[in-house]
Amino acid sequence: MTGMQDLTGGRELVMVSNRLPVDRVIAADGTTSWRTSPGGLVTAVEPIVEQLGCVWVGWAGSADEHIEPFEIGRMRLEPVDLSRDDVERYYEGFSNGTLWPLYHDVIAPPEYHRHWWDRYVKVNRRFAERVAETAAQGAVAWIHDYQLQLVPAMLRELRPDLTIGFFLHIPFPPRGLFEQLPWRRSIIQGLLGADVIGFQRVPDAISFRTIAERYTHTQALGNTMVLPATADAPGRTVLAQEFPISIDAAAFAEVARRPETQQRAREIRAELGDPKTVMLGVDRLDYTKGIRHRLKAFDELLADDEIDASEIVLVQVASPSREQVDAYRQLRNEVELTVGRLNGEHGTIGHSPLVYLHRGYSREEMVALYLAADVLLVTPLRDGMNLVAKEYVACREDEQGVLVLSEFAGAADELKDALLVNPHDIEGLKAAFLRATHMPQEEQRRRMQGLRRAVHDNDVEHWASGFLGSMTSISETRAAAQASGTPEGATGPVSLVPQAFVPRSVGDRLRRIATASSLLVATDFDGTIAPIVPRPQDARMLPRARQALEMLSAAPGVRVALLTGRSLGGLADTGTGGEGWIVSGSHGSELTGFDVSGITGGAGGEPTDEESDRLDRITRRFERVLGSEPGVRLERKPFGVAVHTREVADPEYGRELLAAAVEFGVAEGLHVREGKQVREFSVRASDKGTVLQSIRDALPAGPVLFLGDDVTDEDAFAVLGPDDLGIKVGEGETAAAERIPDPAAAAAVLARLVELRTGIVIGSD
Ligand code: ADQ
Repeated sequence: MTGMQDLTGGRELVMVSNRLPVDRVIAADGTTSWRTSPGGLVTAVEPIVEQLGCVWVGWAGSADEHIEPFEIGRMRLEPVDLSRDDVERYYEGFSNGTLWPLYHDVIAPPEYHRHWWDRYVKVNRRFAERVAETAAQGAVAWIHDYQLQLVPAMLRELRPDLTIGFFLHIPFPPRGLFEQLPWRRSIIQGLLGADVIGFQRVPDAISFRTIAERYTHTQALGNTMVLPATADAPGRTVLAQEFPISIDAAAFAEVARRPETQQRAREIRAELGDPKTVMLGVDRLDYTKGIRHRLKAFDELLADDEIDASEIVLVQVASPSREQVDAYRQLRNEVELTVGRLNGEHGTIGHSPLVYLHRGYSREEMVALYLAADVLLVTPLRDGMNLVAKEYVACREDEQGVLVLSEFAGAADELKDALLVNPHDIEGLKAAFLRATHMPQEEQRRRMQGLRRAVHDNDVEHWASGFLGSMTSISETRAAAQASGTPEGATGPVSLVPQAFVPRSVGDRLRRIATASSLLVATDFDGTIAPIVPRPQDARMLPRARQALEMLSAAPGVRVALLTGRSLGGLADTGTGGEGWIVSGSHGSELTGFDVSGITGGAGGEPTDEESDRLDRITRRFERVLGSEPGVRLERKPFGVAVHTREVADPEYGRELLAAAVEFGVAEGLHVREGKQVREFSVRASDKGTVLQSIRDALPAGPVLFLGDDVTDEDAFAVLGPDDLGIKVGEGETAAAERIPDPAAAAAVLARLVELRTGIVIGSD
C-alpha cells in the first residue's frame, strides 16, 4: 500500500471502538502481554494501522480493571475502563440486547430498558472524554460501530478542532423498524456530530438520511445532510453515504499461495476422510448468521437422500461470541443439539457429515480451510457486509470453489457472481447447496473470476482511502473557508448550495443520480468543458470543471471518462487528463485509462494493416487537394483524418471546402463526422455512443451523466436510458434530456455533482 500518509493529511489518526483490537495473553510464568485479536473490525483496519500508526481508544475486555496506556507496534492503546455493571447495561444490554437485534431486522426481539439507555449515554460520554483528552490538535478521529453512536456529537462539543468520522459496520435499519427506538432522535443527533458517516450499503445510507430529515432540522442534499446554523454552532454539512468495507485481499492471497498452507489444506481434507465435497461455514455464533437455517437445509438434504452422507462433510466453524447474552447462550445450545442429532442420524462410526468447531483459528488455518472447501456457505439473515465471503474469494487464485451467499449480506451487492440465496427459503437453500456441489469446473471458474474482480476492485485500501480521503477533503475545505474569513454555513445552508447556472430541473436530476453506488461521469471536451478557441492546441478545461472532475474521480464509486473527437495526442497538447480518468480519443477509436480487454466493438486497439494502407492513401489525397489551401489544417488520427477550417479567413469558403471534402469521403466509403468547422473521416466505424456503451458495460451497473455540445455527442446521448442524464451544452437539436448554455454552466453542473456526492463545495471560477 502506498500513499496512506496522505490520507490524513499528516494529522494524527485516532481510532475509537468498543473493544481495543488486542487480547491479553498470560504466559506460563504468569507474565502478561498483548496480541492483536481476530474479528471483523480489526481484520479490516489492520493494514491501515500498520501503515499510518494510530492511537486506539477502547475497552481492553476485562471489567473492573484499570489498565494504563501501552503500545504495540505502531499503535498506542488507550484503555477505557468499564465496570461489570457498565458491561451488563451498556454492552450486553443496550448494544447487544437493544441495538444489535433492532438493526438486524429484529430477528430476535429487541428489549428497551431505560437503565440500559442511561448507561449507554454515560459510557459513550466516557469514550468521548477519553478521546478529547488524548487526541492531538486537529487530529482525525474515526469512531466505529453501533456501541458508540453518541460519541460523534459529544466529541464535537468537547473538541471542535477534530475531524470526526463514524463508520457503522452493521446495517442501518429501515425507518419502520428504527422508529421503535424510544431514543431515536438522540441517536440521530449523536451521529450527526460526525463530518462523515459511513454505511455498508446504499439502502442503509438512504434510510439514515430519510430518518435524519424526519427527526432533526436537517436537509438531505444528495449524500450530504445540511445542518442549519444554531445559536451555539455554525451551520455545517455531514456526508452520509455508503463505503462498503473490504479485506486486504493481497495478504490473504499471499497466505493462500504458500506451499505449507496448500499442504495444510490437503491435510484437512485427508483428516475429514477425503470426501467428494467439503462444504464450509465460518461465522461468529450469532443468530443473525443463519446457522440454524443452514443446518436445517443440510439435514433435510441428507434425510431425503439428495446428498450421500458418506461423500460430504460440512465443516461449521462457529467462533464463540457474546456468551453472557441470553439469546446467544440459547443459540449455542440449540446448534450443539442439532449437531449431535444430525451426526447421530446420518453419521457412521468412521464418518460424521457435520464437523462443528467452536473456537478461534489463526489466519493461516482459516486460509487452509478456505482452500480445502469446495463450497462456502454464507447464509446470514442480515449482515452488514460479511468479510468471510470476501476472504474465501481472495484465497481462491485457482478460480475454483463455489460461494453460496445470502442476498441479505451487504457483500451480495458486490459479489453478484455468487449463488445468491434467500436463507429464509429452505427449499431455495437446498437447491443452491445441490447446485453448488454439482457445479461444473468451467462455471466455477467463470463465476470465481467475476467474484475475484469485485474483491480486487474494492479492497480494504480502497475502502480506507475512500473514507479517510472524504474526511480529509471536508476538513481541508472547512479550513480554507475559515482562513478566507467565510466560516462554513455562517449564513445558513443556503450559502452551502451555489445555485449559479444549474437549472432546477438539472439539479433535480443530478440529485437522483448522485447517490448511486456506482456512477459514470462522462463528458466531451471542446465546447463542453473547454471553451472553443481559434487554435485547438490553446483549448483548456475551465479550472472549476477540472477541479470537479478530479474530485469526482477520487470519490468512491465514481469513474470519470473524457470522450473527445480529438486524437489522444491532440488532447495531450492541451495538458488535459487526470489520475484514474478514462480517456477516449478520435470518437472512440482510441482509448486509455481503461482495461481495454473488457471492451468490445470499435473501441481501442491498433489499426489493421488494411486500415493503415487505406488511411495512407486517403491522407495523401487530402493533402494533395486541400493541403495548400490557406487556413486549412489536416490532422492525422490513428483511424482517420480530420479537416479543420476554423482558421480559414472566409467562413463561406471554409464551408465550401468542407462540403467538397465530405463528397469525397462519402464516395470513398469513409465514416464522416460533422463538427464545428471540422469534418472527420475515419476508416473504422466507431462513435462516442459505441464507446460510452462499451465503457458502461464493463463497469458496475449504475447511471451515467454525459455532457456534450456537438453533433458528434448525439451518438452518446442516443445510448442513454431513462435513469441516465444527458445534458446538451449550447444551441442545436439534441436527444439530451437537459440543456445548459455554455462551458461555465457545465462546470457548475459538475461542481454541483461533487457537492451532492461528497459534501464539498467548489467555488466559482
Ligand atoms: P462480524 O459479524 O464479526 O463483523 P464478518 O464480517 O464475517 O462478521 O467478520 C468475521 C471475521 O472474523 C472474519 O475476518 C473471519 O475470518 C474472522 N473469523 C470468524 N470466525 C473465526 C474463527 N473461528 N477464527 C478466526 N477468525 C475468525 C461485523 C459485521 C459484518 C461486517 C464486519 C466488518 O457484522 O457484517 O462485515 O463487522 O465491517
